[in-house]
Amino acid sequence: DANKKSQYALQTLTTWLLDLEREGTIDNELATVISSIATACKQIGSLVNRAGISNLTGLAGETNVQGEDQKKLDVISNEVFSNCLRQCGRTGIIASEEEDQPVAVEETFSGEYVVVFDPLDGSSNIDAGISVGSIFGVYEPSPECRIEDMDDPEAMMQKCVLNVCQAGNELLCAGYTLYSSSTILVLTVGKGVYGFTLDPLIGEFVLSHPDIKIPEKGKIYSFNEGNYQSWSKEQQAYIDSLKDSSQWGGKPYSSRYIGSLVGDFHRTLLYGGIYGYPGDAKNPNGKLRLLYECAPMSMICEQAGGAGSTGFQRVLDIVPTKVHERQPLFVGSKWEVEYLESVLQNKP
Ligand code: AHM
Ligand code: MG
Repeated sequence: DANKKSQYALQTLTTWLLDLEREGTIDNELATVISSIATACKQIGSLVNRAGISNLTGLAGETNVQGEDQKKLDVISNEVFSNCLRQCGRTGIIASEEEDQPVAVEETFSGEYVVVFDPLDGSSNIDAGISVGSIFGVYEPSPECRIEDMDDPEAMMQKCVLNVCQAGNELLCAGYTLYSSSTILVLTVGKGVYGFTLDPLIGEFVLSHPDIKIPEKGKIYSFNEGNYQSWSKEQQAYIDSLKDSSQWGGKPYSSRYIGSLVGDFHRTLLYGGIYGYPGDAKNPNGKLRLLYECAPMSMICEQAGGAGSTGFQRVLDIVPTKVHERQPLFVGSKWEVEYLESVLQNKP
């Protein structure tokens, strides 16, 4: 019976996107953009897996045996991501951590979605074989930045910046891919959070984490505590409190920190607790970038029932004033993020 569900039936990213299209949650053009991002992530994942081996033929920045300049993996990943988005023909403007300015895409013929991304976050971990990831967000199409209207490049650039600098609450889609023991793509289009694991044998992302919900409260905090001395006294008090076992029934919070946002965030999403990158005396806005780090992660976290905050404001409400703007980020279980806000704002 052809209509009977077979034991070999798989929900892949492709069939999942088709279902969303059928029910009218996304249109065909957005599905195409998301598929092209997934293709980029497969390609980047394979480069990351082989990083140690390709290095044997020449270190990054040096020439390899073919006499070609070897580029660093983050630069290559940016090319891979940009190429996939250009080729899909549905992207109008892209903004990447690796580019100073947003770029209008020449090949677009419809769709014109605005895509922001960090192609390879945490790349300082690569040489030690530690997890890294890609982060992305997709905004409403904008017809304002057509390359054929480019008689005035400077005005065009300003228009592109304006189109990219949107609040996170305008995101249509946000996601990340973790390159680790397996390659996992986690995605939201505003109707919950879904995780897909790459099956390397069939080359497909297979639905492995349907409708992810973050625990209401967790037992883990994830901060770079090396910066403790330059934190505000409220920030210090918060971490001191998590370590004070007497407040938590005799067992303190556990500390886990990879130094790779996608890995630290993914663990926080699945196990609960809080990930934080606070501002400090030297960098009042911390380190992470609003557009392609803080906002997509906050949307995913909220969609999973958690929260994303700067400590004083919901991350998704902030309209960036520049493309590479930084903001403090605290994401995770509702309980820990709200507790942090109360401590930072002196509202016990
Ligand atoms: P990058 O975009 O230059 O890779 O930096 C971002 C990374 C994040 O993955 C991570 O959360 C953070 O930097 C770690 O910073 P630190 O080493 O200061 O703890
Ligand atoms: Mg980054």
